[in-house]
Amino acid sequence: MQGLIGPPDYSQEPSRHPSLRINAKEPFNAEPTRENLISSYITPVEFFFKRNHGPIPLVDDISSYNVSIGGLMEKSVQLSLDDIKKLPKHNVTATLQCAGNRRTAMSNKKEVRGVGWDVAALSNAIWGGAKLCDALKLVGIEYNTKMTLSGGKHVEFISVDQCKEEDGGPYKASIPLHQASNPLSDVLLAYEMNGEVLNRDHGYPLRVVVPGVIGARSVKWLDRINIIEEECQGFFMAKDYKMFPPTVNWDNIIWSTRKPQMDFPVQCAICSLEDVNTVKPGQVTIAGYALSGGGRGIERVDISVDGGKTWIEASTYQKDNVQCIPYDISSDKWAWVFFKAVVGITEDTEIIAKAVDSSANVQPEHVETIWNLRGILNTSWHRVRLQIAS
Ligand SMILES: Nc1nc2c(c(=O)[nH]1)N[C@H]1C(S)=C(S)[C@@H](COP(=O)(O)O)O[C@H]1N2
Ligand SMILES: [Mo]
Repeated sequence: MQGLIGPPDYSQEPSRHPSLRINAKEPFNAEPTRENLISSYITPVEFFFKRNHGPIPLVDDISSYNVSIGGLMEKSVQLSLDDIKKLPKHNVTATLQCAGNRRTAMSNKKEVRGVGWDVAALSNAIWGGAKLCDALKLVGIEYNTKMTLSGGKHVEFISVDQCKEEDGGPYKASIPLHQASNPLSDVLLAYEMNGEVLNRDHGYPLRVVVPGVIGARSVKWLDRINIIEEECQGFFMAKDYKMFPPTVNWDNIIWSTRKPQMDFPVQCAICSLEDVNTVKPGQVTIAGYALSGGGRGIERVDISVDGGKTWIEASTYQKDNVQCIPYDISSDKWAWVFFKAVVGITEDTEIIAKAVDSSANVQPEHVETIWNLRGILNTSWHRVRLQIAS
């Protein structure tokens, strides 16, 4: 295992857009403002949230860069970036969401550990690259394989960055082999983002994108792919990004009792308003995003302007502001939808948004019921306050 050679070196960080809200400087963790987040269905790269656990690696010699695929199977390969670009290219529109999205609101109820995030620890991009299932074919793994002859059941992704949680070793994560080898799960080895070369913040020269799954499994700056028997035992799989009940605290936690979180649950947030707003009486626009994990679409978004007593349905949109038809095959199944409702407000009130996904899953009403010590997956009803200007 790599040891921490010295203090982490943050002298080579890329430049970033000045409007980002910085939640932690080193490692760099930042999200766009609410307003910027919903200004475009495809998030411009400079506004895309940035979530890191160490300094941004510098991969400058692309001619010597390669990714190895090895482990529990009959043969192994080294793939240059050109080899990966020779595989069929796919563009997949997918929203990445950090499991810590909306953590600050959970911490406000009862303290949790982790970087504080408002409602914008997610963003939507068109990822261009090769499908992981096609790369796995190069080592003899056919589509929809559950287990290799030598017992491999998981696909591990290892990066080149140095994380303090790994004692200076690289970030890593894994997904099940049946998902990795299934063409329909759209797992990508991405070298492009929104039609441009992937930038350093988002994983240059190559990253994994696992649609519908918490961002933590979409490993950036990919170095090695390993076919392994059990789930990756790295810190971010074994001792982080797991969902615990509210009864578990830092004194009684037993990490091995829970599985690593994979799909994210149904989520939405209002982005046209801050937590507390002063407005004039009249029309108010309630707009935001909604999404669900595992390829489940959004069935509807409900809005209440009276603290949850009555509800109206918002309109939902994807690209080009075209109204969504749920389950339309031309919709972006891995991407968020935007929602919008215009309501008349005459007095101080609480506005709430909650989404329902295509499996009829609904967001939970209260954050207390899903509170967990690491503050992940706060998907409780999103509430904002309106005060009438006097
Ligand atoms: N190598 C590496 N990959 C990583 C991380 C990291 O720190 N190092 N962070 C993960 C987490 S927790 C998230 S939410 C996403 C964020 O991706 P982004 O910075 O492109 O938005 O990257 C994931 N992949
Ligand atoms: Mo994350």
